Order: sequence, then C-alpha cells, then structure tokens
Amino acid sequence: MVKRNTIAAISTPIGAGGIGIVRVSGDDALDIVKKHIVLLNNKNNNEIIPRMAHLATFNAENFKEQCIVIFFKNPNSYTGENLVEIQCHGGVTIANGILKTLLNSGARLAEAGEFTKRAFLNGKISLDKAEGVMDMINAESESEVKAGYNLLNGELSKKVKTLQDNLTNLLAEIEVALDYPEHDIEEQTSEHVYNELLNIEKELNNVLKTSKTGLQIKNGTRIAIVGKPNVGKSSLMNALLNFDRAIVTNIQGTTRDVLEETYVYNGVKFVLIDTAGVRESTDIIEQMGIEKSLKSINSADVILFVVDSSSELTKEDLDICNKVSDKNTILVVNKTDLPSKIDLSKLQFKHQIKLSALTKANIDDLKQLIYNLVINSEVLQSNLIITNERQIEAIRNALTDLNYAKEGIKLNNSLDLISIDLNNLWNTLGEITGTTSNEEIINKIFSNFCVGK
Ligand SMILES: Nc1nc2c(ncn2[C@@H]2O[C@H](COP(=O)(O)OP(=O)(O)OP(=O)(O)O)[C@@H](O)[C@H]2O)c(=O)[nH]1
Ligand SMILES: [Mg+2]
Repeated sequence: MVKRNTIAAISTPIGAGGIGIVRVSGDDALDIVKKHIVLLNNKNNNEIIPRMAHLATFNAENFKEQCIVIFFKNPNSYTGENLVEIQCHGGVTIANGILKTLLNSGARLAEAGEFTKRAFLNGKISLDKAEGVMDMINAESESEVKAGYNLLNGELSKKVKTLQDNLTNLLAEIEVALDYPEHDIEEQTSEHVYNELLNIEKELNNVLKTSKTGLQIKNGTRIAIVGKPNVGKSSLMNALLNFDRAIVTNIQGTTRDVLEETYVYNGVKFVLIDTAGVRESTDIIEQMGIEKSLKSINSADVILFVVDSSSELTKEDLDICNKVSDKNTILVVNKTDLPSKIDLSKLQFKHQIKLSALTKANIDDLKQLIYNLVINSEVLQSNLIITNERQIEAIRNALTDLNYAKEGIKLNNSLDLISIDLNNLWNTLGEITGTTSNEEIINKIFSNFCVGK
C-alpha cells in the first residue's frame, strides 16, 4: 500500500446534535490520536484494541471531552488504512476543537471525498460503488437510496466484471487460434467472438435502458401545470404539495413567474412547475411570464392542462389545448365542487381526471395517474438502475467500442486486429468501475463528495 499522509475531518454535519464524529485516516492515525486521549477503563495499559469502542477523555487544546474512540486497523477499515473514529458530543465547538488539536499534531485536513478516494485507491471500493455511496447521501427520495444501495452492493461492478471475464476468455481463444494456425479455426473463432459480442451488447443495452427511469429518479419528473388564468393552477400546485406554496387569488394573472417545488410520491421525486395563466396580455411582466409558461410546455415530462369545469370553454382554452395536445398531457378538469358548465367534447385527451383543488377531491388519484404515466415500475423493481451521467457515458463508450469490434469482424479483419479491439473494449468497460480511469477523472469525481466522506 502506498504511504499517504494522515488526514482528519469532521464527518457529521456541523450543528447541535446528539453526537459528532471526527475521522482520522493514515499510517499515523492512531499515534496522533493517542497523544491526546486517556482511556477511562484502563485495563489493558491504555492499549487500544481494534474494532472495540473505548470510552476516553480527549484532551483538546483548550478543553476536555469524554468520547468514544474506535480504531480500525489497516486494511480492515473504510479507507483500507489505519482509521480512527472519535465520537464526541454534538455541536459546533467540540468536534472543531478536537479536529484543530489533531491538525496541530501532524494530521492534515482531508479534502472533499478524500476518505472515499483513499478507499478507492486502496482497492476497497470501485468507482461505481463510491458513486452509489454518494447517491445515497444526496438522495431526496427512497428510490434514489435504493438505486444508490444497489450500486454500493456491487450490482454494476459484478455485471462489468462478468463482461470483462467473457472478453478475457475470447482473447484467450484468439490466442490459441493464432498459436495453432494449422488447425485452421480462425473463421470459426471470429464467428464465435461475433456472437459473444452480440450477447455483451445486449447486456449493456439492458443496463443502459434503465437509465431513463434512473435519471427520472435522480432529477425528478418535471410536471408543468398550464392553462388560462384563474382555472386553479396554483391551487392545484398547493393541493399536490399539501402546503401553500403559491399565491392564490380570484384575480386573473396572479401568477407571474414560474414556480418550482418538489414532492415525493411512492418513494419517487416529482418537480411541479406552476406557470402564469396563458392569455393575450399587454402587461409586459405578464407577457414575460406567459413566454416562460410556453417554454415549460416543451421542457416538461408531463403536462397538467387545467380547465375550469364551472365555466364554458373559451378560445384561450382551445389555443392552449392545441399547444399541449401532442405532448404527454393529462387534462385536469378542476372546480368539480361547483356546478358543471363545461362541454368536454372538444378536448380529447387520452388521460383525463376530474378533481377539486379546493376540496382536494381526487388529488391522490392524480398523483397516482402521473406516477403510472411516467414511472416504469418494472425497472424500478429491478436491482440495478443507472442514475449517474458518468456511468451512462461510460456504458455508451463501451457500446461504441463494441460496435467497432463487430465492424472489424464483418470486414474479415485478422484475429490480431480483432484482439486489439477487444482489449480496447475491456479497458472502456473498466472505466465504469474505475479500474482503467485516469487520475484527472477520479479527482473530479471525488471532489464532488462532501468533506469527511
Ligand atoms: N370552487 C373552487 N374554486 C377554486 C378551485 N381551485 C381554485 N379555485 C379558485 O379559483 C381562483 C383562482 O385560483 P388560482 O389557483 O389562483 O388560479 P390560477 O390558475 O393559478 O390563476 P393565475 O395565476 O391567475 O393564472 C381562486 O379564487 C381559487 O380559490 C376549486 O377546485 N374549486
Ligand atoms: Mg396562479
């Protein structure tokens, strides 16, 4: 293992809380911590036994603290190095004081994500697993936690490893064919390699297919609420969120700017976008708002086209209808608590719901309808969903290399050349798990992690 200097950081959020954790990792981690602690139960001559929780007094520069010290001896630790965790009382000052004392005793402050980066560099964790950890920490919904956990659990790593092993076998097969030209099995070998490449392609495409749902899980499905003024768009936003986020009045043109807010339904994140009511207007501010409303129609995954059931349809409704009819639209017939005056025959939409934003009747049905419309529950149940842009890109690159290899075989290239293509593919697959990634990429990925992780 490469000798690296010892790093320290606070791993818990800064603020009042039950406990705070300061982590120290590196060859000298235990020696540095030992300078400042006295074990309270000194049966073993102040000896710190790995993986045992020791109650200790920590003598910080300007105060004393009672804490729990746990030592993980290399290589059996998160980072693969000697690692000490000091669990102190929560709050801003205590953990900071302990950290400061350690920094003045030979440790240096860890960079963002440096503990996990060391885990990666020491072979404890692959890049996709590390990204899984980060996805879990940043998750805003349970489906993101699940997807992150599956990465951490090695679902992607295992798949990549199997594909790489397949390639290794093919390379060995080519080697044999080249070593024994008298057996005349080149053509047969090429054909076998081609068929195996088709299998690998299928596997990669299956993984890639999950990324549509994966990105929806990560970024949230964008739902634009559109309609003419006063039909109850902002009321619908508030009803879906279950709190008063948007201003509601009976004045037409109340909403001027685009408002965004997130909600989670069935463990999946949705981003609601309330927009200004679309109509002809001479008011310059309102015009700008309306322009944004029209733009959001094009950028949303789902459109809730809201009409008011208590009044007759107008030209404004029909104009908006034309703009949303070729999109993924749900017709929302609002204000059903009032007597109906609307003739819906002019509005033909595959998905339609009648509700009242005021009484909240059928609001949950709308949430379910949106969910069913955009979430592929089969993918959601599967144990591997790709949510990460870098991983998606790496899989795409592997598919490009694979295509290149296939083309080579079709052109009757020699087995020598085919073996070069297979090697390239093997390396590109390695970028998914990080085994063949360059330092610059690795540094960039870990710099997005938080300090202390
Ligand atoms: N009876 C009844 N009134 C509603 C319902 N939904 C909204 N309203 C009323 O309709 C009026 C307009 O509601 P908003 O939510 O501000 O309408 P909007 O579509 O956002 O209007 P703009 O922002 O002007 O485009 C308010 O007085 C609401 O209380 C409903 O389901 N039933
Ligand atoms: Mg509004």
